[in-house]
Amino acid sequence: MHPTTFDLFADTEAGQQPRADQIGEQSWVLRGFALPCVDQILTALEAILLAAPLRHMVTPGGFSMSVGTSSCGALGWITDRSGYRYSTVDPLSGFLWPEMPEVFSELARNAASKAGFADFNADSCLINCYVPGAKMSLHQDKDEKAYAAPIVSLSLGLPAMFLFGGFARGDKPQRIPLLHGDMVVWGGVDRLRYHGVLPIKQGHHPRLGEQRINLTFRIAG
Ligand code: MD3
Ligand code: FE
Repeated sequence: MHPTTFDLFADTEAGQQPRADQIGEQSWVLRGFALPCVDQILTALEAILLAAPLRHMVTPGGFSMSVGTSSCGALGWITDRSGYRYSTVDPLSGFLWPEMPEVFSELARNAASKAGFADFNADSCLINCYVPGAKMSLHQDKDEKAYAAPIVSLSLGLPAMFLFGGFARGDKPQRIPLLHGDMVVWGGVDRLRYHGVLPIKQGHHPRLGEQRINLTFRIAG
C-alpha cells in the first residue's frame, strides 16, 4: 500500500512541512507534529524519569527487554514473570506512577483529533527508551480494557524503522521511518495490527544523544 499524503495545516510555518501520511485505513503519521512543544515535553519527561526511572522489565518467558521502560498517568504497563498488565503502582518504588503532565495529555489529544478521533483522554503513557541495537519484536497490543480508543505515539531522538503489519503475525509489514517529533495515531480497524520496531541504528541526536524515546498514550483502564 502506498501512503497518501496531504497538508495538515492551513498555516504551515516557514521551514517546516507538517503533513499527514495515511498508513492504514484509520492510522496516520503526523510528521513533526510535536516539534513546537518538544522542549516542554522533554522537561516534563526528565522530572518523570527522576521519580520513576527507566528499567529493563522481564517478560513472562524470563527475558529482559532490550527497551528500558517507565510510565506516567493513572495506569502504567508492566511485565514480569507473572505476565503483561497495567498497574496503578510502579513496582520499583511501590508508589503510584507520576501524574501525566498536561503538556503530554494535550499533545496526545490534539494528535488524536487531527486523525479524526475526538476527546482522547489518555490514562496511560508508556515511556520506551531504545539505545542502538534495541528493538521491539512484532506483537499486538491486547492488554487494554477496550479497543475502541486509538493509540497515540510520539517519537523522540534517534530515527526508528517502525514495522506496521497485518492481523496475522506472518503478514508482511510496511516499513515506516519515524523521526524526532513525529506522531502516529492508530485506531479503529487498525488497532489490533501487529507492529514492532527494527533494531535502532547507531547515531547521535543533537537533543537526545544516543537514544530513541517513544511515548505511547493509551486509554488502558
Ligand atoms: C500500532 N511501542 O509499546 S509505538 C508498545 O515505538 C509499542 O516504542 C512501539 O509497540 C515503540 O507496545 C511502537 C506504539 C504502538 C502501539 C500500539 C499499536 C503502535 C501500534 C497498535 C496497533 C498498531
Ligand atoms: Fe505495541
